Amino acid sequence: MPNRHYRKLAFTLALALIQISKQALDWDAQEDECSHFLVRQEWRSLSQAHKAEYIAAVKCTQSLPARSGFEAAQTRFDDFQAVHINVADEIHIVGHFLPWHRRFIKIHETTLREECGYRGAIPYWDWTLDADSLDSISESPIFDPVHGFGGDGVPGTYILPNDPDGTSELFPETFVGCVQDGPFASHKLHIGPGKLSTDHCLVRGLNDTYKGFLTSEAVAQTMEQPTFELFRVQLEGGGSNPYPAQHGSGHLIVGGDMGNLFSSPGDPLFHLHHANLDRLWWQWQEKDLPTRFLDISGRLHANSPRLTQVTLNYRLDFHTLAPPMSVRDTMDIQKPPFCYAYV
Ligand SMILES: *[C@@H]1O[C@H](CO)[C@@H](O)[C@H](O)[C@H]1NC(C)=O
Ligand SMILES: [Cu+2]
Repeated sequence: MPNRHYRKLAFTLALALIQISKQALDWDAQEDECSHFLVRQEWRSLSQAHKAEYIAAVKCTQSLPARSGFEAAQTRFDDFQAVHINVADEIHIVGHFLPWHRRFIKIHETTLREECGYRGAIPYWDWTLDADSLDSISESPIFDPVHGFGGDGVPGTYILPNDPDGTSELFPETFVGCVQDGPFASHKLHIGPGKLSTDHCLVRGLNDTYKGFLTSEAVAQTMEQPTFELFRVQLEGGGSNPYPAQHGSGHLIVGGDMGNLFSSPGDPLFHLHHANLDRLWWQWQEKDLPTRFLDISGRLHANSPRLTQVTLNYRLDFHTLAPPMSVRDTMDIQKPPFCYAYV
């Protein structure tokens, strides 16, 4: 009898120990696991109230003081533009283009939530829904003056300044005019166009020419690419791809600051476009996991004479916006600090 008692006690003790060690394990694992996930949705699937909340949060960043330390940046919103301009030459047409922008828009999402009380995830803009349609891009709900980001620039309302050193890649035909409807009609940008720092309106020049590169057929071709390098080039353009590709086309179909390599985060649509590119990258990664958690390649510098390849250890620079992060730590959106999903 005492023997049986003893065994029962030992069993109970063992169970308790298992519980405790499991808890200890969970505790250790906490930093590596997401406690909850944000669900990123397509803009037009948000409720009107949710859309309004997102736009209010973006406007909130435009009213908070800058923290990046860049002289031209006056607001929190400007900070993102300033940092992007500062590193633009190092983060485009390179292997780490997607990792850098994944982290950049995540910092934006966190800023909206922590500094502006936004409760949701950042939305994305699936432009295939517009490009597959026969309607002009200006008919897209994303450009709605009431439930969207306002529409096209009005011709004759904006004069493009001179670019004294000619390095800002300002294409005059894309800077059509000021956006004069919607929530950003009276917003003043302090940075841009290009690398310049000027006070100006939100400039656009919607251009249907780029619809052809943004169709679901074009995206399907991108998704079929067998290697990361082919996928990235097909999505971003550059390299052997002579077409503007989906990245460039999403920028240029909007035009104005959005169409500029440097000052593009001056248009709030920047984050929705890049969230969509990030979604496509994630969908491509998901086709072969866990292999594609480690799949990175491509040149390290756009103009590097030797085609040095980027590795998982490469450290991405976010200046004063956030600490540097290795490419490796950007590969899985189901891990902190990312913790989001796409629907
Ligand atoms: C649209 O883009 C094309 C290609 O860059 C350009 O040739 C054309 O001038 C643009 N059209 C308008 C109306 O801006
Ligand atoms: Cu960019």
